[in-house]
Amino acid sequence: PSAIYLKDYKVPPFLIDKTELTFDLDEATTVVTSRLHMRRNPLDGKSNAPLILDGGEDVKLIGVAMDGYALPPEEYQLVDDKLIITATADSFILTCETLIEPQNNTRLEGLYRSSSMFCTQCEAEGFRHITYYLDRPDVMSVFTTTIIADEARYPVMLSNGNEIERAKTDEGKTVVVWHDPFPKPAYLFALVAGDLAVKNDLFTTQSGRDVKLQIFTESHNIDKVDYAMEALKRSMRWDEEKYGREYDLDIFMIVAVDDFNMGAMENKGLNVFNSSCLLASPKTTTDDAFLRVEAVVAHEYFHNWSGNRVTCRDWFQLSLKEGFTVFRDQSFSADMHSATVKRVEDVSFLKTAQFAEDAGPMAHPVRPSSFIEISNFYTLTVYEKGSEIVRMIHTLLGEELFRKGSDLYFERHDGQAVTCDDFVAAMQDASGIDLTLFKRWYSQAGTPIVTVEDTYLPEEQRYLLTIKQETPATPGQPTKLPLHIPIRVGLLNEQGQEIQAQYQGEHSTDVTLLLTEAEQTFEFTQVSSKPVPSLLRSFSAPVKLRYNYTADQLLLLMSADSDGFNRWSAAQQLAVNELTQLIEQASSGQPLAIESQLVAGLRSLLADESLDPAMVALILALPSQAYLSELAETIDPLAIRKARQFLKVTIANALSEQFAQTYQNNIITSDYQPSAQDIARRSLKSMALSYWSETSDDKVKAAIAEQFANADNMTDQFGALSIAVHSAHPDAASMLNAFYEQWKNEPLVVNKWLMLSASQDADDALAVVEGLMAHPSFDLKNPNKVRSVLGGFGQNVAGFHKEDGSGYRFLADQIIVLNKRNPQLASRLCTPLTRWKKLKPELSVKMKAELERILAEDLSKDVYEVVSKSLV
Ligand code: HT7
Ligand code: ZN
Repeated sequence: PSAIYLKDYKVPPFLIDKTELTFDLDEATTVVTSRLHMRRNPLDGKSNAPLILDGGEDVKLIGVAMDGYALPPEEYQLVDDKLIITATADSFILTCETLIEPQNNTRLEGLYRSSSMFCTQCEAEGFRHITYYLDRPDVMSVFTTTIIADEARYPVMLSNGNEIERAKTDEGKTVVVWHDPFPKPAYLFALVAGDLAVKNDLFTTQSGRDVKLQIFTESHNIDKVDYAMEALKRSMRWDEEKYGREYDLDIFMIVAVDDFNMGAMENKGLNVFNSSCLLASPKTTTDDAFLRVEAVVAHEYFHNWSGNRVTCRDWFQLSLKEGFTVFRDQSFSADMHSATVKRVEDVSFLKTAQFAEDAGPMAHPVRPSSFIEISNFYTLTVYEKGSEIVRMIHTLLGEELFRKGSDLYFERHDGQAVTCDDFVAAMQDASGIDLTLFKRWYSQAGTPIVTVEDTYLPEEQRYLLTIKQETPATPGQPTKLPLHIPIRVGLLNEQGQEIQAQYQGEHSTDVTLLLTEAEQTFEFTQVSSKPVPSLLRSFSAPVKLRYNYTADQLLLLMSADSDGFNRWSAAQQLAVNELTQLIEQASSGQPLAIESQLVAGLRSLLADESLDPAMVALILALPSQAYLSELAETIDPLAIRKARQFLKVTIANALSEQFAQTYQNNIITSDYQPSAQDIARRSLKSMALSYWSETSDDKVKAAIAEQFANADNMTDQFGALSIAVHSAHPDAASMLNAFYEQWKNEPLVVNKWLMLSASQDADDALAVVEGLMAHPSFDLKNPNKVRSVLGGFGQNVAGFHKEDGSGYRFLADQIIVLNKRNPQLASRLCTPLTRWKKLKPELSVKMKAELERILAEDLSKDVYEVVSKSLV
């Protein structure tokens, strides 16, 4: 497989003004007829370029006609899944008839079957698995879609836009016609047909138009869509208020499907969701999942403007829509709940997973310059780091100018397919702030390391911060240039009070330093005592910060910083410092011992009733196994696990009574609500129970069993079960069985059971996982189930990293099987294996051998790209 390059971008030689599609849906073979109103692209300038349409190996061409003239085989060619027609007029109607077999489509791209319904997934390049087309985002067309099906089995037949016609054929089939007035690329096309239940609602826009809202699911799930519907209405209102963006069609539909490769898809007017991101009810859904539903509903809805009305010119620009839309959904969730909690969660995820991606073999810029398979670039870098770039623009411009910039962007580019440069240009033009240097963030991969040193000059009351930046080399980018980095800083005195220092002639307790060179010194004056710097407040840039804080300074920041994010950050740093010592001890076979200063900080934290319980829970959470692995130079998985466990037990024993009390204080007796306040209390209660479970207090086992048995909501029930499983509770096995029996008819809950079961520490962990894959509830066709079991196994430190390499071999076997069935899923499952270079040598060779074994197979482009790049 070969790579394609951003530098080779050319405008499309042809345009498609109108696309008329007819689907004759059938379980055996679906016939797709397309009528494409095409013309040569005046911007291309060539008058004789051949017409090259994208197709797929699973699309069978029956016939092709131009302006009604059926082309004989010698007038077209089929080469490498492309349909090539050399002689064309300047404008013409191309008719194509193709056959596809949705029931045999296991890749879940194009048109496929999930349960008893037909559905589509066309982003990024799925439309070519339906019919021959110019399947690229800069070809935007007005779609009219006719669906013909047996109404008894498919009473619901949906596509983008508005339903404009409904009739019967002579054979008694139903014909439904949909028309979408907004030109769109093929990746936003959608079709759904099935026997579905619907929940209806209404939203009145700010200009007074009524929009019909509909959520469709299989009938047994329709009782679980109320939360998503309310989240949708909140999102619609928020986008009006925050960005001035109103919905544009008269109807907005969402459909839940069980088999889906990702979370959801923003097809124009017809979003399709993985049911795990849409369905929610107190009894079956945890707090985390409620918040995820709200965030994903918002994200897909926000794409209506950032993605659909203004779309990407080419797939290298993916972050144009994804980075901006993630920023928008993060801001929405921050506004709906606690902004600090949301920021901590997002940053913690970024520092764990995106930083690891940036340091690994698949590292790429937010706007990649080449790819083999675009599906591999729906990454944390494009999404999460892309959002951080937009956030930095927001920090540099401020709220008001940022809004001016986004207004200009939408106004200037409505109906167009544009680039990340266009986005930055709108921000720059609206604000007058020069973003030329800033644009390097889009093209340079890797996480910058920002090192801070300080000097205090008491006689002059001056305080100097010298800040250096350096970005490590990444594949294909050996040398790096300085970036434009906003660093928000505050100064605290020794009592923890904010210092009103003077910076660039102005007094402030919070300043944004603009680092643009490899090294710069920033000067604060009128600083009356040596300060403790609070650096990179709210994580103002996606960088690795290095400053030699003492434990006392971290304790001060943790208890007194006015920036809530940095209070959490200080606690994390303190924990990382202590864990680093313990990991070294564990790795070199020494007995573990620590004089933990974190304990003192956590004691005061637990005593402070003024704090948000959710923040207390986040501060109590020790840095994860994955984050510590990211920080490690060489990963020793078992040493990390041992160190974490040791510190957890140390803290638990020192604060046993506080944890028992905190647990009791946060029991909620009223009915379940997924409100910020209640979620916060449940998270603190669960964290306290988790620590308490590590003590020898004989009351805790009963508390866990009691919570499991009597919980009226999934958060509490599953929380107790997880703690039981991970703390070797004597009843853990029977609780796991009881849980399965109780929920075996709720697939999304069964997925949680599969994941937890696969992650449990057991001597025969691999056998347990093999058993789960043979369990009646498992289904290789369903990506959620595969991810549950294999994702759970990935968290099973001892099982996955077993010294004989059996864990790695098992994962490689699954990747090889899935490579043929579902390349996108298989490719994503490769991620843990791509970290082989950082593992300790005994494990590293075993993991590498499995990558080599995979590479020897006949691979999809998806898996080939990840595996071959990982082995370089
Ligand atoms: N824009 C959507 C991306 C997506 C996707 C990409 C590749 C393969 C399958 C997919 N399903 C959805 C999701 C989003 O970011 O909103
Ligand atoms: Zn998106």
